[in-house]
Amino acid sequence: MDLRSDTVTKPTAAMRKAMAEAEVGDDVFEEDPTVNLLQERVSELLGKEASLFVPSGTMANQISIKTHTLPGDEVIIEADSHPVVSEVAAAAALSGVQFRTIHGRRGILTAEQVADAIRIPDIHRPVSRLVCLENTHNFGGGTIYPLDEIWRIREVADRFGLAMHLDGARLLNACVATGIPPSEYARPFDSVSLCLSKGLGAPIGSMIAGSKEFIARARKNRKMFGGGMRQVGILAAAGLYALEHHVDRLAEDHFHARLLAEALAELPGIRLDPREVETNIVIMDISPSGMDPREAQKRLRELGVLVLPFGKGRLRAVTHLDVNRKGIERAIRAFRRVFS
Ligand code: TLP
Repeated sequence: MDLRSDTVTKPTAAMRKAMAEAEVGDDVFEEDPTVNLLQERVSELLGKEASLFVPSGTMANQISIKTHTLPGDEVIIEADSHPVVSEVAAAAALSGVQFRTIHGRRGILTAEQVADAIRIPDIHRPVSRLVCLENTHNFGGGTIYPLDEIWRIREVADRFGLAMHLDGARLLNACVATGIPPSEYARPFDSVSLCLSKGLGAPIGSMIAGSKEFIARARKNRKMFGGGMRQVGILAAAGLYALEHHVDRLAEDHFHARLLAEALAELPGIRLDPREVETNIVIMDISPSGMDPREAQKRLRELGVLVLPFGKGRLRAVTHLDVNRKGIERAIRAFRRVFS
């Protein structure tokens, strides 16, 4: 039972077949028909003029940050968001920008917090250039951004001339959970990233969507970052397959996460409010057990269940395509043995 991440999914037989049969061409020359089709589909899905296939969610965020900013600019971003915590300080190293980090409630910022973080024009201050949000928010526990709060943040951004980027690695989880169409969630943003290799089950790949002009500059930055790829229709085919067959089923992952959370909340060694589990990510506080997360990870592993230590006193379990009801029940039994 591998609950470490939804990145661990393996391509299904049908997805592999689609990959094997994909038409390909040189994508640096924009001649790969399968990549072009994927980019058209994603532009349409997100209601943007254009989109770009990139190797990873990290590269999608970093190309977007690079394309929006100049060295010395400031990016307003939640303190536990992926580019701050898990992208090896790439924005500082590759784009020369400074993060202005703000703590959100379970990863979610308010328009007032964003407004407070914007610098007044002053010779000493960095230029506030970009606001980055994350939906769903990974470290917040798979939290869903309220669309009305995003629009309030957009109003603030417009007032001060800032651009907005969405790390939508798991945007489709938010869409399936709320019924809000991806294009509606994407509308307030200048650029949106989307991962094909998380809950959607493709082996690799993320997308960036935005205006034609933005994507043309992002394409150039992708080349600069070494992400220009050749006959990658083989990989884009997996993404197309995933978008066609693996979106609606995300609801199952959410159901499984809720089942798991409800069972774990009963255990004396775990603190967890199952009502806070909105999508496929379950973050639990195991400090009442007195166990170190690494020790808990090891004991669960001995019972065949893989999870990740997720900060001080916390573990994360993520449901996905390769986890079924039986697997969840097995995981619950293992947690009971370790935490009762
Ligand atoms: N997240 C991974 C780890 O890096 C933590 C995971 O297992 O959840 N944005 C968000 C919100 C993400 O959760 C991730 C990956 C990324 C971007 C980066 O995607 P990749 O791993 O494709 O670079």
